Amino acid sequence: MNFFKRLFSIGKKPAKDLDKNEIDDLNVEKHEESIQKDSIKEEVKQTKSKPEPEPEPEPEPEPEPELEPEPEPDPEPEPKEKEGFFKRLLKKTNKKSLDKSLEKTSNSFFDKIKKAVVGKTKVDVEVLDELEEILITSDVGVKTTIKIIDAIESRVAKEKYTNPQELNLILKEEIGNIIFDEKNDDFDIDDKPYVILVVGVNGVGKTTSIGKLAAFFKSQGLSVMIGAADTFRAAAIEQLEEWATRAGVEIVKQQMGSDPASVSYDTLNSAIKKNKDVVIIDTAGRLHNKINLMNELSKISRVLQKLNINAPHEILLVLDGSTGQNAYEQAKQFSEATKVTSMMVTKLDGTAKGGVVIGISDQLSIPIKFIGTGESIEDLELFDKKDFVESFFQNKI
Ligand SMILES: Nc1nc2c(ncn2[C@@H]2O[C@H](COP(=O)(O)OP(=O)(O)OP(=O)(O)O)[C@@H](O)[C@H]2O)c(=O)[nH]1
Ligand SMILES: [Mg+2]
Repeated sequence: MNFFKRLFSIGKKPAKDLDKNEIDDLNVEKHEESIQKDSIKEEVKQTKSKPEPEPEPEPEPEPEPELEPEPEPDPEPEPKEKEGFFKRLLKKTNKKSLDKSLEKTSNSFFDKIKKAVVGKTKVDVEVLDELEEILITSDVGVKTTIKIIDAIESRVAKEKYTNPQELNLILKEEIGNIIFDEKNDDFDIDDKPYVILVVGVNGVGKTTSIGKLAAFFKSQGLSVMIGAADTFRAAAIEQLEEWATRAGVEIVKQQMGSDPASVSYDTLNSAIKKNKDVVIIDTAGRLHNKINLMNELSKISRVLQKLNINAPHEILLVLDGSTGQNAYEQAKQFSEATKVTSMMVTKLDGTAKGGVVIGISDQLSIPIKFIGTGESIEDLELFDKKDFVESFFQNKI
């Protein structure tokens, strides 16, 4: 339904019966909607005509900061039987929980689409126009939306006559095609401990996710050690300690204000001595700018590499899905500042902005490995594209 039809369906009261205030309200609403629609159109136009931006020049490498003398690492322990560590992470998606998490996203998306196709017998330009707007306002992002619409447009043109119900199927397929999928659920490494550095802005759910991950890895038969390298505030260390207790894993910490790189070094050192399988390091979310962020994260990585040249094996970026386009911006900024290798999208429960997963995954070409579906220790799912799309399409046109 276009904006005018929507406007006139409000209240279902004939215009002549409206009093002056109601007419004023409607005029303001009409004006706001037309501004929003104009700005979406403008964004689409600009994106379609914008040339690819020049890549930013590589930042000058920072001079090596002075590091406190570090103890010589202990000799590497004899590796255990290697095949024991080619571990496949197994977790069947909890469909009920995923459906519930994506319920709001799915309802809101399909409510809009149903309105757009009502009374239509075929998918025409008007329906595609509405669909474009719906995808953008569902946080899929402009570039990814254009890709999806282009793909649908060419299929509709080929198949000549497509009814709105078939659109459901086409849309599901195209969304499935666009989600970046790189199967890497395996811990295909033989130089344990496998080190995961967890990064992300404050409040996105890093510490909570570390607790969930620690419990999950433990349930997979792996031994875990976590490092409290968010030394910015005392509460952060205590919070991580609580999660370590809940998950039943060991934690390495220092006092508040200490050097995050030093805590990271201690954690890996201790994990090597204790022959742990996985190390997960928490970091502070309060990094004021890209340079600070880059310096801090590269210092942590350099220090870890003194103990294991491949560490960190993974830089896991945590994003809060309920922030929609902000999450997308953060993903862009972090991946420019550091070599993010995987992502976790949290708080998909209780938000209608789950469409952001599609755009982030397409635009960054970095695998989303995990999603957060609640505040409890078990509210973690391994991201599976097929299951995600199924839950997204729990509603139909
Ligand atoms: N609903 C929901 N809440 C979550 C999820 N993950 C984390 N949270 C909540 O998000 C809030 C922030 O989580 P933290 O783990 O403290 O986030 P953080 O990134 O470590 O924050 P800082 O340490 O301040 O940078 C807490 O209230 C968590 O319970 C999730 O998947 N779903
Ligand atoms: Mg934290």
